[in-house]
Order: sequence, then structure tokens, then C-alpha cells
Amino acid sequence: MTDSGPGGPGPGSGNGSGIGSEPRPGFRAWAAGAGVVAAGAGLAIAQLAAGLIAEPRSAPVVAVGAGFIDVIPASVREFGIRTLGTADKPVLVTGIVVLVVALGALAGLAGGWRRPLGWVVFGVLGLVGALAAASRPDAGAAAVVPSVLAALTAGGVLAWALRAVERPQPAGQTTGGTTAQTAAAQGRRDLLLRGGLVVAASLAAAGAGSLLLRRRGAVADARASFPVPRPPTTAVPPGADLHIRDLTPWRTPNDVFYRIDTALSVPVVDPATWRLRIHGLVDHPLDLTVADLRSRRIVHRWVTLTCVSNEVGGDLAGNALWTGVLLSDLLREARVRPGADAVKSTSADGWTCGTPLSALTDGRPAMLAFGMNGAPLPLEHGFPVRMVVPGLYGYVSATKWVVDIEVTRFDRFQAYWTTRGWSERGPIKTASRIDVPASGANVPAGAVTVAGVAWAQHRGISRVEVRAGGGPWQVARLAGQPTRDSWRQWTWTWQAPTGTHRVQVRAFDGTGQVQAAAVAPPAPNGASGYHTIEVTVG
Ligand SMILES: Nc1nc2c(c(=O)[nH]1)N[C@H]1C(S)=C(S)[C@@H](COP(=O)(O)O)O[C@H]1N2
Ligand SMILES: [Mo]
Repeated sequence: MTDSGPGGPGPGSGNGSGIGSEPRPGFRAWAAGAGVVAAGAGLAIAQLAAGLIAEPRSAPVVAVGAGFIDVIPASVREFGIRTLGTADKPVLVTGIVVLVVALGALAGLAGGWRRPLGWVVFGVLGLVGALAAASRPDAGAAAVVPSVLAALTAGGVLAWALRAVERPQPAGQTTGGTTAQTAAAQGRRDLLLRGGLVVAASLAAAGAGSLLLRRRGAVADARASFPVPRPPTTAVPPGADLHIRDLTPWRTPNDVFYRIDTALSVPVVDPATWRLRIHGLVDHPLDLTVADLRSRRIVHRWVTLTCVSNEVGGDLAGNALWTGVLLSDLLREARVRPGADAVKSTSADGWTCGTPLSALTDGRPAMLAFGMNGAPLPLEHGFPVRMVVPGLYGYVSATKWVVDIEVTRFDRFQAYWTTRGWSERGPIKTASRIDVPASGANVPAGAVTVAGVAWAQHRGISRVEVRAGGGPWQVARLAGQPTRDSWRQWTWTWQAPTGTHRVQVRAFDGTGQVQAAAVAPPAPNGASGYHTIEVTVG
């Protein structure tokens, strides 16, 4: 870079200089220091963000380190392990931090010369971190957040710190020697104080992030050894899955199961200290531990969950084998008093949900679940224990991280979503969806396989009809229905003529009632209308 004089460019290099002032003595050192502080602040915010979203591998340093391990040749990796042993990872992480700090100093120098150049350095670093985090196989959509926040924070702190560093220095001749020296000393103290505050805030943020990640790690370990009673089999019941290409599988694997909740960061609940109170309008309140639950009668049931926010044709539904204890058993034990008509459940993070008591006692497998497809509940699906109630949308039944169940009356409380305009009761509306062909697809003329799923949890699906190009409704072939609480696959072969056609589906529930044709949005109690796609043939 080109210097404009001793002590660096200082004020006057673009960012508004005081005329008659001089660059701060040692400007370049101050600018580099500002860059180091900014880089540190960015790393600290990233650590905090990674802790809050509970994704340790989203922290840029960890992500880049992991990416580095993946791309280096195996021989180098082995050499590292041989020479460093278990210190290999701390050494790698330290090396990356040192590199980032050095690049921070460079960003400070560059930014002191031309501000945007400093931002470019942090922008590139953030991009590298984000790419590394996003390319981890288990990366969620939020994985890039820590890196992005880090770059923004570093850029902001850099601009702020450089502005302070560049503040015009008294030029001596105007104020007289001693006063100028005092002013300079005070300016230095001021800078050091500001820098110190940023460093302290960064350490606090990084510390908080690390604590969150450590806790998450401990609970993840507890989850790994969490004893879920094994279901006799997690295999899909024979006949339930038609195995048609691109048709939604009957059983939804845990890692692709839709996730909906209000939790900004996943609640981390330690199963060793978890307690569930069942109280309210009962004669015999219960206070249960995980072991208490496990000592009761355990059931395994297939149930399809659906979100009330699901649009017609949407994918906010999933089917799993849930392992747990029937709520009817527990409520019988608690001896519900006459007059109760509702259960208010509360999660560890304070979310609330109101469920009709009848849905928990009428014989359907409403349960407290701690197993999902034979594994402990994933943290984001409610570990260690959640509610599952077939036939009701999730917002009125499926409380994750549940810690409190109060038997009560609907006229005595409002739940989280009911105070926000959603209906108090949320029975699932009969729905059907076309998965194949995809909407907008081009298919060759002739026999075209049309297939999808339909659901009316706890009523079951008795019939599905499809029509194409305005023709008459045709009866689809149904897959087996091992339980009325799960969705049902269907398929129909369409002799497709060339042209662009609309294809539409409708389902009938177990009582013979056809799904509502009237188009309604998700709010306040679930979308309705027939799923319709457009297909070009030929
Ligand atoms: N604690 C808690 N539980 C909750 C929610 C929530 O916001 N917080 N959302 C509910 C909603 S709206 C739905 S659709 C289901 C989704 O469950 P899933 O994320 O396991 O698919 O969880 C329900 N349980
Ligand atoms: Mo939902």
C-alpha cells in the first residue's frame, strides 16, 4: 500500500480529516490493533450465535477446521495425529484463530487506508466460514448465521474503532506543547478504554456461547445413552408403502421430519433432572421422572403429525413410530375430577397448548412420547418427552419439551396460539396431496403414474379420487392402512393425452365424508380446498 507520510495515512485518507491536525503517532499500530479487536469481536459473536442456535459446527472456526481436516490429504492428517496426538484439534483451532487475528490486523491496516478494503477482508473471512459451515453434512439452514454475524460485527467494530483512532490530534502549535501532550495522552487512554470494553464484551459473549454449547453437548451425550424401550420393529408395516418413485415415504425419517416451533434456540432439557407435573382438577397429582415414565406400560404407535399452518399441497406433515406412555393411563392414575374439559400443557421454554380432555381419554393413542422411530426424540423434536395426539393439529396437542400438564377447563385459560387469533380447537381437516408428478412437470403421453398421500388422523382414509383435465372423478388405488392415525398412500394411472392439464385430488375420511372443497387459508383452524397441479403432457 502507498503511504501518505510517516505514521500512515491517518485522517485525511477519505474519512474526513481535521484540517490542521496530524495522524495519531503510531497510527498503523493503532489501526492494526483496531482490526485485531474487531476480528476478536466477530469470533466472539459467532461463538454466541452458535451457542444460541445450538449448532457447535456452525461456529466458523470449528467449521473451517472441520473443512480443513476433510480436504487435506490423508497422509498429512495422519502425520498431524501422529505428531500431535489428541492435541491435534486444539492446535488446529488455535492455528485458525491466530490466522484470523493476523488477518484482522491486516483488515485494520487496509481499512485505515481505505475503509471498504477492511470490510472486504472481513467479508471474505465471513464467506469462507459460512461456506464451510453450510457444507457440513448435518448443516441446517441456520448454519451460516454465526459467520454472517461475525463478518457484520467485525466490520462494524472496525469502522467504529478506526473512527476513534483517526480522531484528529491536536497539532501542537495551536494549543501549546504541554496541553497537547496531555490531550494526546488522554486520547490514548480513551482508545485503550474503548478497546478494553469491546474485548470484555467479546470475552463475555464467547464465554456465554461456550457454556451453551457445553450444555448442549452434555444433553446430546445424555440423549445418546437415553434408554428408549425398543419397539418390536420400526419396519414399515407390509402394504403401507407403495414404493413409487418420488412419492413421500410412508415413514418419515427423523432427520427430515418437519420442525415447527417458536423456539429461537432449541430448549436443552437434561433428562436426569426432567420432571413432569400432572395436576389441576385431579385427586391424585403426579410428579414424574423419566424413570417413573419408563416403569409404566409402554406403547409403540404410528401417528402422522400435521401443522395447522400447512397450505393445501404443503409438506408440514410427517409420520413416525412413537414410543411412550398413554396419557389416558396417566390421567386415570391422577383421577380427573368431574367438570374438567381441557388439558393445558407447558414446555420447558414456556410455550403453552390447550387440548380437549376428551381427545386424551377417548381411546385414541394420545401419549407422552420419548421415542421416535426407535430412537430417543431428537432435541429439536422435544427431547426428552413430548406429547403426541392423533387427530389434532400440533399447535393444540403436540407440546415438545413438555414439563407441566394441568387438567383444567377451557373457560379458565388461553394457550399460546389462541391468544394470537388461532382457534381454541384444532381437529385435523381431511386432506390429500399429489406428490407425483410434480406440479409443472413435463411427462410423456400415455400411462402416467399419479400418486400421493391423504390424511384424516384417527378417522382414517376410506377413498381417494383423482380427476385430470376436467374429466370425471376416478377412484384411486389405496395402499394398506395399518392405522387410522397415519396418512395413507394412493395411486392412479392416468392415460394422459398431450396438452397442458390440471390434475386434482380429494379424499374421503373413514366416516365417508369428503374433504372440504371450499378454499380456506391456514388461519384460524387449517387450510382446505382440493390440491391441484398442472402437468404438460407430450
Ligand atoms: N414447546 C413447543 N412445542 C410445540 C410447538 C412449539 O412452538 N413449542 N409447536 C407445535 C406445533 S405448531 C407443531 S405443528 C408441532 C410440530 O412438531 P415437530 O416440530 O416435531 O414436527 O409441535 C408443536 N409443539
Ligand atoms: Mo403447527
